[in-house]
Amino acid sequence: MTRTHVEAEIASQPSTWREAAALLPEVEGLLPRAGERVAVVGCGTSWFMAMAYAGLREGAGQGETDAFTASEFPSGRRYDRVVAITRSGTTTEVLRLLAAVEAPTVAITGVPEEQVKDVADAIVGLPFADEESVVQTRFATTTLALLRAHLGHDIEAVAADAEQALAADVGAHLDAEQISFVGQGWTIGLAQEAALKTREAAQFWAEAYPAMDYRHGPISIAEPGRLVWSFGEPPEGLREQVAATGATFVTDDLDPLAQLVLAQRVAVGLALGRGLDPDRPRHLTRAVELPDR
Ligand code: F1P
Repeated sequence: MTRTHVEAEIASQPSTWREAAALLPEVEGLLPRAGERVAVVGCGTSWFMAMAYAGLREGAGQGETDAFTASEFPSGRRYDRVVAITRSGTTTEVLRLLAAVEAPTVAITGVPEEQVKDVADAIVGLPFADEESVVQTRFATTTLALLRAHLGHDIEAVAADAEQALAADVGAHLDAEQISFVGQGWTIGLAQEAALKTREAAQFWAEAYPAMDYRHGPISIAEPGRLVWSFGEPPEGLREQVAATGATFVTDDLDPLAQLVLAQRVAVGLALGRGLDPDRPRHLTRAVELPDR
């Protein structure tokens, strides 16, 4: 029995990922082609999915791919295509960028009839992944599932791992006092997203770093009762170095996107444990819509 929208949305991810993969033949002509120089933009969670996709696409040899939060797009650079990720389709910085940029644009959104359709050249709608909760979970991961399917990943295997993540017991992590999430390559975006989720849903102290950079300072806060959580394979020696501090090192063999499902569950568990409503974090709205300037 789920008590909140976000719990139901987290649980639905294997199914929305499969639905996104099934949609691919219909929309792949709108997505970046091999060899194109691409910028991927978004805000908040959508930015972190942009980071993950950029790492995967460039790593797969599909072309240079940069990720920016929409407000920091370097307007002097030339791209063959700009991909915007926006659940709401109303985030001001994303709309402003799409209206201003010269390159062809495509927006992936949960609400295809929203304002974004007036400023993007093409729209990929994922209305089945839109959410009631202010906190984003499944729209973000479903977007990444679609983009991974486009890169040739086997989403069925990833969804099967997510089912394991949904069945796993995360209770041991709910006593943690602090979590530092780390990743390498594309999983740095996932680590950032996991930390954002726990901060916004649970007002919990969480940080995120490239795993190799964790030793360059952040390891100072490791101590018993705190977790260091690695997305994907950790760098050699990190597990042992963390263990020497007394902190708990967390990782497993699941696909990193399924590991994010575990982190989402921990974020919601921490929030509920603190008596907070993870659907409606304080000071947050579904989208940031700024006044005209
Ligand atoms: C971007 C976003 C969300 C976040 C928040 C404010 O929204 O940063 O990720 O949950 O409530 O806006 P969007 O452009 O993806 O709709």
